Amino acid sequence: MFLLCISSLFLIYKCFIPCTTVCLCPVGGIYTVIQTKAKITVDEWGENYIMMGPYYEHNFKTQVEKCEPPNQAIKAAMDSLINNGSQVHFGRWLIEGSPYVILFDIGAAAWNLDRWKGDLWNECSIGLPYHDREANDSLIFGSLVAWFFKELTDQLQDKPNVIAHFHEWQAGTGLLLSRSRKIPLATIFTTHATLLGRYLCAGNADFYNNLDKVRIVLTLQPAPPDVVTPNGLNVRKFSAMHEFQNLHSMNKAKIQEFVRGHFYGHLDFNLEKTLFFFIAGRYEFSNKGADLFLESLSRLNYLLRVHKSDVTVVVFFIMPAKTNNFNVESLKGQAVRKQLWDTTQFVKEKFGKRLYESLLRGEIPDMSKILDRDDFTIMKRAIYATQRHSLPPVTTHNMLDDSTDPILSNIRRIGLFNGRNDRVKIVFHPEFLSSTSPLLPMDYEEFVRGCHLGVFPSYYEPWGYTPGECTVMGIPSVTTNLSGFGCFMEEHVSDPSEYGIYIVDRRFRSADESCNQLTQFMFSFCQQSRRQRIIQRNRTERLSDLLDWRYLGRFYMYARHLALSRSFPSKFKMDHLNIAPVSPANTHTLSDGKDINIKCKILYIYIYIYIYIYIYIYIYIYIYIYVYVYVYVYVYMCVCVYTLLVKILGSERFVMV
Ligand code: G6P
Ligand code: 1S3
Repeated sequence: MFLLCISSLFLIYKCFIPCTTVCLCPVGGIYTVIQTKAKITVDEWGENYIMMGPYYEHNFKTQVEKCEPPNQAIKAAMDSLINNGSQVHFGRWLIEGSPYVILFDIGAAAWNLDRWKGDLWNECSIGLPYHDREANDSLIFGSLVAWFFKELTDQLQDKPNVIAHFHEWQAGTGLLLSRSRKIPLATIFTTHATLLGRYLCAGNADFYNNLDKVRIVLTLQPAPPDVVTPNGLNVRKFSAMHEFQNLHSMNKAKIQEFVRGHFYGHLDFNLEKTLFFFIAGRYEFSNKGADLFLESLSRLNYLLRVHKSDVTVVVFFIMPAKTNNFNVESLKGQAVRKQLWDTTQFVKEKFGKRLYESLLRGEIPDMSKILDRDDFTIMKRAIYATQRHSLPPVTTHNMLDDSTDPILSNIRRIGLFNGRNDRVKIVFHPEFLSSTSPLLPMDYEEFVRGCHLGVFPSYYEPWGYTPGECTVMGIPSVTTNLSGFGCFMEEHVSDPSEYGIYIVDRRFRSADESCNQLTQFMFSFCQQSRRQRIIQRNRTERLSDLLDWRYLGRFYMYARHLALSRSFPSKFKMDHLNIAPVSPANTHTLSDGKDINIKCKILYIYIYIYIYIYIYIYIYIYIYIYVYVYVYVYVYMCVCVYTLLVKILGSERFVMV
């Protein structure tokens, strides 16, 4: 049945990268692309869209609903692999859109490794290092995928055609092998970042200003990309505009609770005038701009102090590093806070009960006597427990590489140790967030919503999801003109800072100038009133349509049609497909957020005109038929009467009359 769909439909296969950490990482960019795009792709392709990836038993049990393949050709291809000693699983991935997934067990096929290494060398002249686990796994995965495609296309015999979309280098061997074996597929390869870029940028080189001097020696001829596909998100709109503001408020309260515990004994700052900034992502210190951020924070601290600002900024670094669990001081902080809370509840209960009894007796109690000595003792003990002889810790965990860790080393250098006089406080949480954490029990989305500003001053960032995620949640953020997201916003929004997107110029300014610019952005942000922040959040949230897959998905559509037209030119022609990626600049004009999607409006106007014309023609035809019938009946009746009269009176007499 599946193969009998309309002829323009074809299967689309896509691989997600064989790396559990990325698949499970709550702020992993590549995972976000794959996961959020599923919904619109399923909407477009239905059951013909299938994702492929490595099998991990735990993930399969918790995230996938096992089922039979809906199509005989897929089943036959899977069976062929299974009958030859591999393990392949099929199911529905339980995410929005519920796409089908085919998962290959890498461990169960590892016995083929040496043979497949030989194949890769013979077919593509690529050798793999002996002990490189990641490369070995990607070869096994790629070989299984190519094998599967061979079996599948043999079954399908070109009907329907198959598009295989590979993501990131870990899936790349499947593409190389499919191509070298001339498997009839239309193929697409998306790279989300390059290892070379990461390493070169992480070094000391002034990468972008020396880009033209970098000589890349490749065995393959480098080619420019055919399509640049901006990353989108599944934008969830609340029916009430203020809902996301309420969420900010609720989640901010949770962060405030954490801060109360973490800074116990040093809470001499007003939490109502405390702003929460954060940076989150893969721990690539300079690529993600943590170096620039720290330096700017030290300058911000200075500015807030000299201006005697009453604003305090608590900055969170959420970047996973090697640790062995939470540190005692952080856990103690939360325990002390909890104890204070319990004491408060206890005294409040007692106070309330005595007040109530007193009022029942018709007396106003003597407030100085309503609490007895024991109550005061309990309260004093609780207050003494909040005394500490050390500063609130900078990090929440025991770091394994404490002395060499780049964030900690830089904090030592700039001296931001959470001192009483510091207006900028630091909390380094070297682990991804989780709602089950005993310290900060929030998931990433809740945390972002509760913060005031996300700061992502990246140096190497092909796209950068983190500021985009802030945007769709209505939280302002800082990005740079070296990130794909920053460039996209610069290109499509006339004044991004008006909408809470601050773009640091790291391309044309020196490091010191960029640092000052970032400091200035943050300082101005601190000078805003609450009302201004609320208005800015509303404006930020309005940008979210621009980042919706419903709009950005067209770039992927274009890539697929391009691949088809190149692989099967006799069947698919590019010029017949009017889906060339239109620059969002043509379709989105942001004038104070009033006009987000002009193209959509034009479509509506066309629909209206069409309906009007249709109704008009309909009425016209109706009147025409009505008049026609009326005239016809009238003439017919006249003729009948005339004939009758002629018969009765005779023609001459009638003429005389
Ligand atoms: C949201 C809530 C308001 C709250 C405000 C705090 O807008 O709806 O009730 O006062 O957040 O904003 P702030 O920027 O101070 O966290
Ligand atoms: C990459 O993940 P990263 O954080 O290592 O892919 C992301 C998704 O395309 C992209 O947003 C990011 O810039 C890349 O760096």
